[in-house]
Amino acid sequence: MSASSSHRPDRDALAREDAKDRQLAQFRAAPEHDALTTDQGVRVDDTDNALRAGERGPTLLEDFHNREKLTHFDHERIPERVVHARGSGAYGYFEPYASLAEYTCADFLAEAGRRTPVFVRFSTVQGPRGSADTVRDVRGFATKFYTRQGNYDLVGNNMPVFFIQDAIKFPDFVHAVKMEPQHEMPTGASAHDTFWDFCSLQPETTHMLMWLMSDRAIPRSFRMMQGFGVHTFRFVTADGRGTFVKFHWKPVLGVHSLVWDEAQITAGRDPDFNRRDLWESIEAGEYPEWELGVQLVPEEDEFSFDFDLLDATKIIPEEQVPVRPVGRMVLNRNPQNFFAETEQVAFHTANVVPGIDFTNDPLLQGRNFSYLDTQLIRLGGPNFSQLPVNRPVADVHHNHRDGYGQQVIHPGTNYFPNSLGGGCPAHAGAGGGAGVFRHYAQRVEGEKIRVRSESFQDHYSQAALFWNSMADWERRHIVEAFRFELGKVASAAVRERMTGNLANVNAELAAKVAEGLGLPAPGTVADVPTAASPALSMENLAGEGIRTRKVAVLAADGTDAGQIGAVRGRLAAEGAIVEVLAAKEGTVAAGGDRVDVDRALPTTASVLHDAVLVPDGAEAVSVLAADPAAVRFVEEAYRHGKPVAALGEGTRLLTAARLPEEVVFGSSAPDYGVFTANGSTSVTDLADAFAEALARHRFPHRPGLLT
Ligand code: HDD
Repeated sequence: MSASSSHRPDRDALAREDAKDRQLAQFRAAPEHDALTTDQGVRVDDTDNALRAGERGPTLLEDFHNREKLTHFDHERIPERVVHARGSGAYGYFEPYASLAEYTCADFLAEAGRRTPVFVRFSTVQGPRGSADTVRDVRGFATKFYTRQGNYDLVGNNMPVFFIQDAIKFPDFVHAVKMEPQHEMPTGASAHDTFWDFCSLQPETTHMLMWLMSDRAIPRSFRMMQGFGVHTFRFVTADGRGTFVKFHWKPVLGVHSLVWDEAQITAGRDPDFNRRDLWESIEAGEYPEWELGVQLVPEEDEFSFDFDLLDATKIIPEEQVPVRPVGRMVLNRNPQNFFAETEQVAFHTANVVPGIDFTNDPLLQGRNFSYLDTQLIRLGGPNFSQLPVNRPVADVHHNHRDGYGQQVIHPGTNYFPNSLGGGCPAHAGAGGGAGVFRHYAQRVEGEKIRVRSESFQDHYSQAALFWNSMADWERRHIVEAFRFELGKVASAAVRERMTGNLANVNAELAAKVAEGLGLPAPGTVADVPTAASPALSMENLAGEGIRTRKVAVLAADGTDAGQIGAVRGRLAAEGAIVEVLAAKEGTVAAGGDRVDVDRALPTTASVLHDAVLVPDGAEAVSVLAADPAAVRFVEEAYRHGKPVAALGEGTRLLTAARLPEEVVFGSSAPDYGVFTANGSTSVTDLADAFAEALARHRFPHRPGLLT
């Protein structure tokens, strides 16, 4: 987002308003003018040459600076997260629209407009820390709210369901999806035997597989994906009344995805594609924003659904329980040190505050054990809550002591009850109890048994609901994704079993996947559900506007500068980013003028842009049409369904790029998102139509698409 660095926000001003940032400031160390020292603060005047015996002699052990420097370096790495290792985060705030006191005593939801600082980390699940961003995978969407009553973590994903119902299956699932143990392949992909073997034998994965095979698994941007708390949680009021709640994050920019061919190319062209997008948008002052919504279900309605609210492989269809918008979250500050903040942030589903409680969802119950446990190994001991990014802004008083990395000097007593320390810290309830966490008083009885409830046994109805709700192009992409993934599976038995399972979702889906794999269509299954939920289709979630969409303008000497100016003016006014690309950096000649080149073609690619425009200019277009990089740029943009426009002679580049003639010259070109203008069409009209197309994002009905 090079164009917008001029309106970079005043970070210090933002920080002053934010309790968490004020706290973080105490831990920042920026030695701008100070001399180099050892860890002990002793000044060093040479960090380039080790202490040695004679000019060409051996290095001496007594060189404490050399030893300290190498030792510290040797210990720089910590274990990566066992899942969600690859991620990126940012700070911001959450503010409610209105008080939710009717349902919850959570302080951060009590007052309209009162801001609570947050840190959000987005992630992929399967790949290691250095893997590419645009792989087919679930995206983590974890939010830490630094509330006045302590930290609340909403550790969700960009899909509203999960692969398994009981946390005891998590190690099996993760072993199956991760790189295979013998050769550690594939990186950042589920397209391999062990994953599909597991899924084909564990039909509760089916609903989540539908989401994973959909375009939701390849988001255009973290800023353009939904987030979900997944589980049914519980809101609790001050007087102990409970309400079931599901959390939804909805992006203001709409929900948008890549296409699979594009995602694969992007993984090479810019493996940091999503991470860079998040960072750059915040630096440019284009703050990512989501609306928080809740689905509320009164306790007495717990059994009024044809699925179990405690089953994390199920959604509550929005048509049944509408999502009620309750607040908004804005991310407005990048971290200043990736390791200190984004790597060391420690989320935990059991980090709840008064007013928010768990349900008996067996997946959630297991998570409540696993997250604390994982931080102990990952962050090296029990004091990770003292790391700056993890510290609550609420006061902390307890009798926990010692351990690796203890940062706090605790004078006085370390037990309860005590009289020698004045009885402190005392039970919070003694003073009236405001803001005390009290577990929801749920009545529980039962025998100790290892069973899966009968109410968890329907694994296909909602997978079918998802399929039934998709637009035709979304279905096409799902079929292609299954064909790709299962096509990479070597075991014929696994492929067959999996396509067989799909017959329980939809006969056409199963038949088409089977056909792509060269298998006979599986037998049909009776009574496959036909219900649909329009809220699930991305077609209905596009949002409005073109903010931060990246438009490439291809130029060479002789390009029409006036057209570039007009189009740039029109699109930039709505927040789009227009970049002029040419074979080399510098400028291109345009009449008597020169136009600045933003990027040289070899350093970028169509997959890093949302649309492409070719201005008029016979000489320029001849140069571009002879440049394979420019030709590929246009062809790829077209085949990935992106808006393409050409003015005057620019149309020649579209033909050089093998765009179907019936599209370029046909009357329905605009329906396919292709715009050409000659003398009779004004640049302004074309720019208007192009902007509208950009807001639609993709044209999935175009002939000749690569998906
Ligand atoms: Fe998990 C990380 C989301 C099930 C165990 N999980 C992790 C992160 C996210 C999720 C977003 C990354 C947090 C960060 O950015 O640091 N996980 C989910 C969702 C689930 C889910 C939405 C289902 C609804 N997870 C789940 C289960 C278990 C775990 C059932 C274990 C029983 N998850 C972990 C973990 C991780 C983790 C091993 C790895 C790193 C970490 O926790 O901090 O404990």
